[in-house]
Amino acid sequence: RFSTATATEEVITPPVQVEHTQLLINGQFVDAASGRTFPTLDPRTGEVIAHVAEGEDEDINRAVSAARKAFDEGPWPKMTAYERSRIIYRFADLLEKHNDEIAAIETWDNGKPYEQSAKVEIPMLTRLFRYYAGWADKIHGLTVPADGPYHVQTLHEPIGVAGQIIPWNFPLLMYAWKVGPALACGNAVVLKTAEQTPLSALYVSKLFHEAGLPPGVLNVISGFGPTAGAALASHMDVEKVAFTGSTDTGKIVLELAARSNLKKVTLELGGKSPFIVCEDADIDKAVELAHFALFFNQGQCCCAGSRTFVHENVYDEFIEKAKARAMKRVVGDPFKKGVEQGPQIDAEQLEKVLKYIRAGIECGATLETGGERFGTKGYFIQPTVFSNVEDGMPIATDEIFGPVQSILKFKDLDDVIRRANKSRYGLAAGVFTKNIETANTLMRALRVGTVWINCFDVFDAAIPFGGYKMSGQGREKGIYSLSNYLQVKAVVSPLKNPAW
Ligand code: TXE
Repeated sequence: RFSTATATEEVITPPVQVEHTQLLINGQFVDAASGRTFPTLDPRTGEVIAHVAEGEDEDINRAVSAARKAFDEGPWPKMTAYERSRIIYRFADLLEKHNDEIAAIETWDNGKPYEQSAKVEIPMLTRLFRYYAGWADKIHGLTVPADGPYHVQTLHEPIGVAGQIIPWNFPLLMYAWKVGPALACGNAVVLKTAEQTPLSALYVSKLFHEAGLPPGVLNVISGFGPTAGAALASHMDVEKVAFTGSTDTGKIVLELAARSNLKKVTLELGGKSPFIVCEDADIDKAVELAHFALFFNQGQCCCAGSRTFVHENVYDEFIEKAKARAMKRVVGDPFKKGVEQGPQIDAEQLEKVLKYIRAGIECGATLETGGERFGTKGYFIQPTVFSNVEDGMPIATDEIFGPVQSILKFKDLDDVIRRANKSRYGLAAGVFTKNIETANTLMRALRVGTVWINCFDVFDAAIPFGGYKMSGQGREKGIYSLSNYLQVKAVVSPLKNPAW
C-alpha cells in the first residue's frame, strides 16, 4: 500500500557544530542557577545533539531583572529610533551572511528539510528583521482635534518587558514574529524557546549582540513549559506575554497572566483549516496545492489545510491523484537533497499522530495510503491519506499536526461553508476555484484569520496572521503586530495658561 520515492545519497549540510548551549542573560552566556541541563535530540535518530542549560524560576527572575534594567535605565529605549533600526538591519545582514550554518542548526534540531531551511525559512527570517528594522523609526502618534482650548497628542510608547513563549515547528520564524516587532517598538524581551528546539535561537541571538544590541535587551531561556514558561507568564515585572503553541497551553498562559498582573496577552494557537476544492478547479493543480497545504513541514503547521473538502463531482478523481502524489513524496534524512519530508519533532508527536491514524481507521475512514511509521529509527511517518472522512471523526475535528490528509466530500457552497465553519478553530482556509464569484462568496463567509485563494501558506512579513475563535487572539506580522508591543499615551495641555 505504501511506497515512497527514495532520496539521493547526496548530503547537503555545511559543517556545523553546536556553539551555544547556555542561557543568554544580560548579554552573557551563563549556566542555569540550578546547574541542571537537559538533552536536545536529533529527530532523525533520537540521539542527543547537546545538553542545554535548563532555565527555571530563578533564571527567569534573573532574565527579567536584566530586561527590566535595560528598559528602565539602559540605552535601548533611550536610543534614537534610527539607531535601534540600524542595529536590527545589521543583525539582518549577519543572518544573511550565516544563512547556511543557521539553516543547518535549524534542520538538525527540528528535522525539517535542509533545503526548506536554507532557501525559504532563513531568508524569510532575514526579510522579517529587515521589515521590522524599517518600522523602528516610523512609529508615531497623532495630533487629536479635541473639543475645547487644548492641544492633544498621542505618544506610542513601548510596553516595557515582553515575555515570549515559542514552539518548535518553526523555531526561528516564531522568534522573528515575536522578537522583531517587540524590539522595533523599543521593548526589552525575555524569550523562552521550546524544549525540543533550543539551539537556533541561541545561535542567532549571539549574532544580534555582535550587531550592537545592548546587554539585557534580549534574553533567551531554554527550558520547559510548566517551569520556565509558567514563571514567565506569571511574572509580576513582565508587562506583556506573547505565546504560540497549543490551545490548551494558551488557556493556561492567559490564566497565569490574569492571575498575576493582568499583563497584555497575544495568542497564536491551533487550527483545523479547510482547504476547499471546487467543482471547476483544475484537478491536477488542486491536488498539488492541497498536498502542499497539508504535508508542508511534516504537517506540523498551525494553519495546515487539514480538512480537504472536495466537490462530489470531482471527488473520485481527486482521491486517486492525491493518493498517487502522497506515494511519491520523498521521505528521508532532511539533509539529503530532494527530501520533501523529514521526521516529526519527537517521540511524543510521533505517538500522537499514529494514535490519530488508528482512530481514523477505527472510525471507518478509508486509508488510501500510508498509515504507519516510516523506518525504525527516528520519528518518521509515512505520508498518509484518508478518504470518506466524516465531519465528526477525530481526524476531521482535531489538530493532528502530522502528515495525515483527511479528504471530505461536499455538495454545494452552502454545504461547505456551513461545515468549514463548524469548528472550534478559525485560523486559515484555502479556496481553489476559477470562478471569481465562488471565490468572493467563500472569502467573505469563512470565519478565519487568513483566506488563501488559489494559493496557500503565502507568508510575507507584511501580511497579518492570527486566528478567529479558539485559534487565538491578536495578529502577528505586518503593521498589526506593532500594536501588540505599544501602548498609547494621551497628552493634553491647554492652549493658553489657565486663569487659575
Ligand atoms: O505544545 P505546547 P506541545 C499543537 C500541536 C501539537 C500540540 C502539542 O497540535 O501536537 O500543540 O505540542 C510552552 N506555561 N501545537 O506540547 O505545550 C512549551 O514549553 C507556559 C500548535 O509542544 O503548547 C513551548 O515553549 N508555557 C502550535 C510552548 O509552550 C508552556 C505549535 C508550546 O508548547 C506551558 C506547537 C505552561 N504551562 C504545538 N506548557 C502552533 N500554533 O503552531 C508548555 N509551554
